[in-house]
Amino acid sequence: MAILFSPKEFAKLKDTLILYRCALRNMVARVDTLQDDFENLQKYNPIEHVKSRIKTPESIARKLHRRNLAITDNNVRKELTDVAGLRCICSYARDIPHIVDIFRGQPDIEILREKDYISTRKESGYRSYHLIINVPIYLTDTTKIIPVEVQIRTQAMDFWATLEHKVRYKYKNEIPPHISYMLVQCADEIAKLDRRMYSIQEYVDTVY
Ligand code: 0O2
Repeated sequence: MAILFSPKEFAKLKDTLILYRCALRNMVARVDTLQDDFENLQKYNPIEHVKSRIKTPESIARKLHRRNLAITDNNVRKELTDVAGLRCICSYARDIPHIVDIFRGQPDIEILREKDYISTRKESGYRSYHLIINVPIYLTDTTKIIPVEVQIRTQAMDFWATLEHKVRYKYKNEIPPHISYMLVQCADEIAKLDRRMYSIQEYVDTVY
C-alpha cells in the first residue's frame, strides 16, 4: 500500500522542504570550508568525501506511518530530525571526535542530540557517529532553526552500512539470523581493520 501525503499536506510539505534544503546547503558549505582549511592550511584532510540528501516525501510519509503518526506537515516539523541529512566519510575513526569538536565550537549552531555508535556499536553491527544539529536559516523577514542529521563514519564503516542497508531492504527488515550473524562478524572485522590501517598511518608518520 502506498503511504502518501494528502494534496493539501503535500503542498505545505513542499514549502517546508525548502527550509530543509537551505539548512542542508548551509551545513555542506561549512564542511566545504573545513575541507579547504584542512587541505591548504592544516596539510591533512581527514574528510574523504561528503554525501547529502533530502528525504523524499514517500520516505518521510513511510517514517511517520511507521511511528503511527498522522502524515502531516506539522508532524514532519515536530517529530522528524532527519529530513536533511549529511554524511561525512573520514579516513580514520580517530578523526571523528576532532570533527565533532569543530562543530561543537561553531557558535551559531547547536548540537541537539549525539549518538556514539562507534564506542558501542549497534546490535546489528552498525558503527557511526550521529549528530542532530540545529542550523539557523536567515530568511528575508525571520530566522528559522532547522535540524540536520550529520552522520560521521569511516570509509570501512560506510561500506558495511551501505551493504547492510541493501540487505535490510531486500529482506524487508527481517534479515535471516545467519546473515545477521555474518554481518556482525564483518562489522567487527572492519573495526579491527580500521584500527590496523590507522596504526600503519601512525607508523609511517613517525618514520617520515
Ligand atoms: P534511512 O532510510 O537511512 O534514513 P530517528 O528515526 O533517526 O529519529 P533512530 O532510528 O533512533 O531515530 O536514529 P538513529 O539510530 O540515529 O538512526 C538514524 C539513521 O542511522 C537511520 O535512518 C539509518 O540511516 C542509520 N542507521 C541506524 N541504524 C542502522 C543500522 O543498523 N544499519 C544501517 N545500515 N543504518 C543504520 P533511518 O531513518 O532508519 O533510515
